Amino acid sequence: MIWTMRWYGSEDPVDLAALRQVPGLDGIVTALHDLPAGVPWTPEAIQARQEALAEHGFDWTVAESVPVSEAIKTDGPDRDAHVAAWAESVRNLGAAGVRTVCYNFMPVFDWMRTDFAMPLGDGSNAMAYAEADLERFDLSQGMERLAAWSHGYSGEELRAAFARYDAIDERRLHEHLAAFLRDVAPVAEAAGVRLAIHPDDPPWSIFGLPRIVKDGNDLERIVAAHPSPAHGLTFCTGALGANPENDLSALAERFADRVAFVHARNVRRTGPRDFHEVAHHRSAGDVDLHGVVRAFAAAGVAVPLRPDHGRMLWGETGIPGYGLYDRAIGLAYLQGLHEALATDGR
Ligand code: DNO
Repeated sequence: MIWTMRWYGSEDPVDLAALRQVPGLDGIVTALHDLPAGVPWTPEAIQARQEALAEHGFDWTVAESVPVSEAIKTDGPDRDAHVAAWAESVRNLGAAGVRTVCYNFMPVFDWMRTDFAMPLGDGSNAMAYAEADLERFDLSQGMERLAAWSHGYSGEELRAAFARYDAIDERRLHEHLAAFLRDVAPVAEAAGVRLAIHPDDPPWSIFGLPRIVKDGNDLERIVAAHPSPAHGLTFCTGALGANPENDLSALAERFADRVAFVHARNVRRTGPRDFHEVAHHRSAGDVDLHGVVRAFAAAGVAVPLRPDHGRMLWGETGIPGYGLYDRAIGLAYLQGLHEALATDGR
């Protein structure tokens, strides 16, 4: 495995000097968060970010995320220009040596939570999702920028964003993804970049919007949508693991050769569509990270892995899910599991 941690750039309260103290770290996952979807990442901007990382001896291992615009997802008027910009970003990242690009195809919103600091009873807190709370959201009031999203929405913006999906069901959204892959997978392949689509989080429809990256059947359909080896998956154990029907170690085994990036996170499921995030350790939640690491170790998967959302511990504040302590503890746990399980040591 290639052990990584995410860094949100200069706005991130966890700085690179702190990440430097984390043992066994091979590189950093980051993005040019100021650039909106549809705008290409230039070689200069990429190089500036690489220089900031290099000051602390880090490589930029994964670009997460190069955002896919709503025009691409809905096949809107700017679609072709935005695909061209996305492809240019991939080409520029590849030329700079950033070989993995994470993205998602979730309509309107990226990941969704209903509570960003749920007390866990021991002084720590974590993010939570409760379907009943989601149903109480009044979308006409808009949505404040949720932690780690690029922006919030006014009520009017949300109404317009949802209207674009009136005629888009899962089948059509998948066709838009397949068309996108037809355009960008060859570019990625030529650039020496692996694309890694992130599952929907949570892995079910929210607010009636279509979602197409939820389970094994969806992953199968997506993998089949393009033959390029540059077309890969982000295996996010927390996103997929919120659905009890997703057997994660079986999915890890089944898709091992298509996995280009791993997000390792644990959740405690409290209802059919309710969960909260917990420590990575197996005692804390319902995700079998041990089984997932075992499946990847057995298959010789050696891709970037980062510990995903942790709890906020020991009074730390900052970006929910992205405190330093629990992610560092989680990483050490995963490294230990992997060292014990990987016979070839990779
Ligand atoms: C949440 C993250 C997601 C992820 C994107 C990938 O913390 O895992 O925001 O970066 O969905 O495109």
